[in-house]
Amino acid sequence: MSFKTLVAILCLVPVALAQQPAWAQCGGQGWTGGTTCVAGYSCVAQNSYYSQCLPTGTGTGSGTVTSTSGGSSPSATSTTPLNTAAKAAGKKYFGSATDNPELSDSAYVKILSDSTMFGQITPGNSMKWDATEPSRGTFTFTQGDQIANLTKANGQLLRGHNCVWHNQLPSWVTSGNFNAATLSSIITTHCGTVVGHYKGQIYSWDVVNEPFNDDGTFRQDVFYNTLGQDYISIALNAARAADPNAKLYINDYNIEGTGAKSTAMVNLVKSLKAANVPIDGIGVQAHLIVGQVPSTLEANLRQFTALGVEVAITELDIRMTLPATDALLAQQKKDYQTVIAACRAVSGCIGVTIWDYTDKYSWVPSTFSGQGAALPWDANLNKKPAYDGIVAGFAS
Ligand code: 9MR
Repeated sequence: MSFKTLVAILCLVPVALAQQPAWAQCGGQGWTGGTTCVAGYSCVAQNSYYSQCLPTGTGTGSGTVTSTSGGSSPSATSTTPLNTAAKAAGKKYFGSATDNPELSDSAYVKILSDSTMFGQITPGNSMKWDATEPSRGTFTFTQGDQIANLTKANGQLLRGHNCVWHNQLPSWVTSGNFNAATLSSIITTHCGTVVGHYKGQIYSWDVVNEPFNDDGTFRQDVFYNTLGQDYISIALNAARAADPNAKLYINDYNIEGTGAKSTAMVNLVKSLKAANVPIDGIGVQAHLIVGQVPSTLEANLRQFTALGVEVAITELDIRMTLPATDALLAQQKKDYQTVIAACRAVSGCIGVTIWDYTDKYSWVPSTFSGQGAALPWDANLNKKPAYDGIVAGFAS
């Protein structure tokens, strides 16, 4: 290739991020560029560090197609929209998370905005503390409002995410060395203002996110270290006062099956109820791994709803070690079906949200090196077998 040709290709890269040109890199560890190829080319993993756009059907390397424009991967056959399927099963919604940068992708937004497909949306980042109160007392809602307005226009429910969490906190919160009274008032102001801003627009709020360690002890973050577990009731009370009609949730991961962490959640909800602290729901995130859906999922959802709260699956995705083979995609389909069927079987499980709907925008590859393909749509917005698994789960 001549130098001029190379320069010409490099110049095209910024405008072609979503669709890599022929022969270009389209994946691999640490790769942050586009992961799909122009028509006629498929993204083929050569090794875990490098995937390349090769003519569809001629892939060499490991030979495993991770995303295609030609449609040679197994795909879904069901035409039932997912929110329609959820409602037919008596659920309030099937939903998806989204994030602001993705909203400039019109093909993506078209699917997201179909309320027969998604009856609910969760903003993945833009209602978090760092986004809404980056400095003390200064609130910004532009990004959150963009997503709230989209759901309004589409006739979709909105889940608020989140009020109090150890992560994505501005440093003025983590490094302020506040005493208990001051931090309590900071939480009350933050949750009161953010929940109040969206009053009347929200179905449910993840008021407290991820309060536990995996062994069921409380996570030692700035809130717990300063206030003990009282920070939880402070946040819940502030949220209730700000929007009496929003359902207030505590949300966590690794509470899908029974075990120490789920027991800790049960005990927390019992103690909040005993103290008349408002609590309406438990959010089960469900960031799962192909082939490893906990066998106690349904029993666990039942022990939660037996407390007199509702349950929602709030952040479902089921990741695999890449490359995505036909066998892994088939197992993933079964796993999605198992999760959805468990929610279907438990009447207090009111809805399911996937943590974005396409592999194009999943958080997984940037967090778990070498893993991904966790969602029911591939990076080219084609439905994967997992889609059929979801439909079957709601029908079972
Ligand atoms: O999807 C979110 C991702 O874009 C952020 O980089 C990440 C930062 O912590 O948070 C992700 O969402 C998390 C959610 O808020 C809470 N449960 C785990 C989710 C995945 O990390």
